[in-house]
Amino acid sequence: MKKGHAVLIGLTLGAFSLTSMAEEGNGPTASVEFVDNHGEVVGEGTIDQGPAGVVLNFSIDGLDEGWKAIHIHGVGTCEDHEEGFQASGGHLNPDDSEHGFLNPDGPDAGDLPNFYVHSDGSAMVEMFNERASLDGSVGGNMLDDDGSALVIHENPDDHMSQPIGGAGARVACGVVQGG
Ligand SMILES: [Cu+2]
Ligand SMILES: [Zn+2]
Repeated sequence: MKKGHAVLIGLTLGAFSLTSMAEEGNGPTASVEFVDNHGEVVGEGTIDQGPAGVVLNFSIDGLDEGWKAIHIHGVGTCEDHEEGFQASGGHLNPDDSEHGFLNPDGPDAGDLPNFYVHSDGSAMVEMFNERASLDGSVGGNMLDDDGSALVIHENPDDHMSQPIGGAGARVACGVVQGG
């Protein structure tokens, strides 16, 4: 009996760490698995939709240290890892806005803050985006016909330059998978 109890606790803790800090809401959810330019898995994440946008939670393990840009790109494919994930297209941008939080004509729907990868290659990140959703009810629809992908760049976003804030090469990519 005692042993069974311990196993149950272990399973509960395991499930918690696999999901995220976010409480389960009523809106749609999605998940992401990031791969690098070699096709190796370097992270995972969840996306939870609320009434005003989406909460993104992700963890990274295996990227180079430093500030990184991350964006929602408009096509849900990450298969071309050796070619630098160009197939994921530009930013999710149904309004044809300019790129950048600091741009007077921005931001586009796919813009997100930068995050920092530690010297051990890891990062734990939570972000909120009020210009995107998983069902089209708020801003850009991440799960439209061609889907979307979260793309991490080698450098940080300057939140101004076109088209992607001077963030450089695409070093990791995760297809947004509904359900
Ligand atoms: Cu990008
Ligand atoms: Zn952008």
